[in-house]
Amino acid sequence: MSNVRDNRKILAIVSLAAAGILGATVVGSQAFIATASTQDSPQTGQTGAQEETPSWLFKVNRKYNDYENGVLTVRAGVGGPISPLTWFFPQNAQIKVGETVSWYNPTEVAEPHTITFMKDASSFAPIEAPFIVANGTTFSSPDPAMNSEPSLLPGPNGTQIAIVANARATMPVIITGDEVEYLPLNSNYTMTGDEDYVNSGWLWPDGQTPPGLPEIETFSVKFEEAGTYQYLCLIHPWMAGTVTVS
Ligand SMILES: [Cu+2]
Repeated sequence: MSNVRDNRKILAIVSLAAAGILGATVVGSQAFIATASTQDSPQTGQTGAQEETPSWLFKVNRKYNDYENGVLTVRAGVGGPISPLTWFFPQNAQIKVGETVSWYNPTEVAEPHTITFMKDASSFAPIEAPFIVANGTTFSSPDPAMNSEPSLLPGPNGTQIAIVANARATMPVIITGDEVEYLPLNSNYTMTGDEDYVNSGWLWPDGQTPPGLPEIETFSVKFEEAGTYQYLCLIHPWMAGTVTVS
């Protein structure tokens, strides 16, 4: 199977799935470049509808470029309750062979993101997926006070279908060929370049993981092979970034 490096086509394909937002992104990117030469002073990372212009994005992107001892920190999202930004800062992370990129989510509200590398669009993991269960299977909540109920549909041959969270989207996991390996939470993974799928799991802001969900607040990847590695967020597929290793 091919690998996760130089997989430009996947991002194009997945971005098309968010075509409505793609238009805005393209327009934004053009304005982004146009304002680059005239905006020299980074400003504070205040959020709000007025500040979230392409030039604001450019300035924040330049401001957030934290590198220390071989580790480049990338912010997955920023912003507050008015408008959390679905963007990576810096969007294009540049490191040397043997260095690490470490992601965290500094959003002020509980908006999760993933860091997901994949070889092509067929590896895209939906957040929820249907699974066949025996007819009559009952589901009971560990918290009866919670306002919740499973989504159940009629299945084939008298079975039923339950719609549940997809662990391959929500948990840290590596898939290489037929091999599926779940990582510990908040992992520091070393990329071989042969993976078909590398996923951080849902990355929550510090202390804001909803009760009962795994507390994943960082994801780090060490890159030992030069190349261009493209990734995206499964929750917001237009939220894409690149790691360039030279
Ligand atoms: Cu996201």
